[in-house]
Amino acid sequence: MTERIEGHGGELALAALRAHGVREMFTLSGGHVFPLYDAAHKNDFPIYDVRHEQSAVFAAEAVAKLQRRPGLAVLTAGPGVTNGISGMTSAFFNASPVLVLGGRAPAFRWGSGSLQEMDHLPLVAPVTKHAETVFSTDDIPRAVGAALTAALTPHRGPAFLDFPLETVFSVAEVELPAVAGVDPVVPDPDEVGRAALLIAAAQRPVIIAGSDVYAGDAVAALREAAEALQVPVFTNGMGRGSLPPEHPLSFAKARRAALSGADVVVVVGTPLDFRLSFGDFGDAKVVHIVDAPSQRAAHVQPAAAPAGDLRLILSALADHSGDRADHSDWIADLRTAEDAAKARDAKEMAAETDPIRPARIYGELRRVLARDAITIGDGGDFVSYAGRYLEPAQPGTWLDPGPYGCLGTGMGYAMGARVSHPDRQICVLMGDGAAGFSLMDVESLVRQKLPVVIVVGNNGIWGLEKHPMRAMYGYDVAADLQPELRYDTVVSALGGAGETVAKAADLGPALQRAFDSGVPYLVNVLTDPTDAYPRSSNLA
Ligand SMILES: Cc1ncc(C[n+]2csc(CCOP(=O)(O)OP(=O)(O)O)c2C)c(N)n1
Ligand SMILES: [Mg+2]
Repeated sequence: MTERIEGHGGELALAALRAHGVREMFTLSGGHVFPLYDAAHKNDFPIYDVRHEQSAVFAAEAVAKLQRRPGLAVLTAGPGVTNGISGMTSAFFNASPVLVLGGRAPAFRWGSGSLQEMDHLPLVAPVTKHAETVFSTDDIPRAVGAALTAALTPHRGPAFLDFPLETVFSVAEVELPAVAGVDPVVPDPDEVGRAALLIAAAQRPVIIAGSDVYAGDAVAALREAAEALQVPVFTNGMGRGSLPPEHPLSFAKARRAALSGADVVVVVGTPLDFRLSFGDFGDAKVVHIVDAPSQRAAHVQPAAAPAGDLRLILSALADHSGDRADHSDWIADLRTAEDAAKARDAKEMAAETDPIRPARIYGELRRVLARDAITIGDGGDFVSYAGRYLEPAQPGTWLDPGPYGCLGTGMGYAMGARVSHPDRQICVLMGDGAAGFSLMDVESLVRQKLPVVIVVGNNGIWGLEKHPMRAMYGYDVAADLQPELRYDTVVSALGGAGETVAKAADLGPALQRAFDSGVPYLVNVLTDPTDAYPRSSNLA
C-alpha cells in the first residue's frame, strides 16, 4: 500500500528514511540541512550532533556495522561533506550501509558563487555505491529509497545524496514509494559444490571468516558448515567472535601454524588483501567465498569462488553429504599450538613491568569486560595488541577501522555503539596519537549523556610509525608526541572524568572506576615507549 504525503523536502526525506528502517541521524549543524532537522524535531526522530563531521559518519557506520541496518549522517554543504569523506571511504572499504545526506548550494544560481558551492559528486562517487543530486522535491522519497537499496544490496556500502537548497526547502505532495526489498544473490550451485568437494577432501583445511559473515547474518550457517565439515575457524574484523572462544573449532593464535600447514584455505566474507597475505598461502588451494561476484579477487586464481548470499553458501556446505577426510589430527595439532601461544600470551598479560606494557592493560581489561561488551580500536600498536589479546566472545562486538586503516574512528564509533547498545559496556582502546583526531567529541558524548570508557595507551609517540622509521633509517622524525600528556584531564575539562595510571597494580581498580562512573571516562595509561608490536611488515 502506498501513502500520500505532503511536506517540505526534509519531511519527505524523513518519511522515506523511516520506511527503510533508519532510526536516528548523526550530524553537525549547517543551514543547508535545516529542513532535515525540522522534520526530525517535529517527528521525535533522534538527532545526535558532533564536533567534527568525521564523527557523524563514523557513528553512522558503527550503527550500520553493529545493527546491520542503515546508519545515517547528515552533513552540510561543502566543508561538511568534505570532512565526511574519510568516513565514507572507510564505510566503502568495510561494506557498511551508511547513507550520507548532504546539503548543497542552490541549483538555480549555480556558478554564481554561493556560499559553500561545490559539486560533491566527483569527490564521493568513487567511494560510494550510489551518488546523486536530487533536483526536484517530489523526487526525494524515490532517491532516498534508491540510495538505501544500493547501500543494503550485497556487496554493501555507503550511498550519498545531496539536495540543492531549494529542493530541500520547497514543499511537494508525493506518493511514498513502496520499500524495495533486497533479494538474496543466489550462488551458482556448481561452484558451491566444487568448494564443498575441495574442503571435504582436504587433509588440513582452515576457514578464515570476516566481516561479511556477520553483516550477512551468516554466523549460524558458518558454525554449521565448520561443524559439519570439521574445519578449524579463524576470524577477522566483524567476523571475530563468530564462534565462541571455547568452541572446539575456534582458533585465534595458531594462525601461522594453520596457514603454513593448510592444504585448503577457505576465506569467507573478507577480501584477499594485505591482512591475508594477498591470498598467497604457499601451496594451499584457496576457496574464496564472497557475497557478490564483484568481490572475487582479480589478483588470485582461487580453486573455487562461490559468490552470493553467504547463508545459502555456508548452509549448502553444511549439507554436503559426500565422503570427507578425517581432520581430527590436524585440529589436535592446531589446538596444541593454540594452547602454547595462549600460555605465552597469559604470561605477557600478567607481566608486572615498570613502565607498563600494553599486554598488561589487556590482561586487566579481560577481567572487567562482559561477554557482550563492545570494544573499539583506534590507534597503531596499541590496537594491534588489542587484536591479539582481546578475544571477542560474541560476533558484532569488535569494531576496528577495517582495511582502510583510518585513525580517528574512536569517538564516532563509540557514539554509534552507545546509541546501538544503551546497556552494554562500550570501551574504546585508543593510541595517544589517535586521541588527537576525535577526543573533542567527548564533549558531544557528555552533553548527550552517552557514557563510554576510553583507555589510552599513552606511549608519547606515534609508535607504529616511530619504530619502523628507526628500523628503516636509523632515525625518526614527526613521530614524537608530548610524553605523559594528561588526556584524562582533557576529558574532565569536557565534562567527563578520568585518571592517569602509571603502575600496573593500579590498572584494575582504575578500569573498575571507569565502568562504574556512568560518564565518559578516560583511563590514561602511561606505557613503555620502547615496546614495539612485533610485525613482519613495518609499513602501516
Ligand atoms: C588518518 C590517518 N593518518 C595517519 C595514519 C598512519 N598511522 C597509522 S598508525 C599511526 C600511529 C598511531 O599512533 P598511536 O595512536 O599513538 O598508537 P601507537 O602506535 O603509538 O600505539 C599512524 C600515524 C593513519 N592510519 N590514518
Ligand atoms: Mg602512541
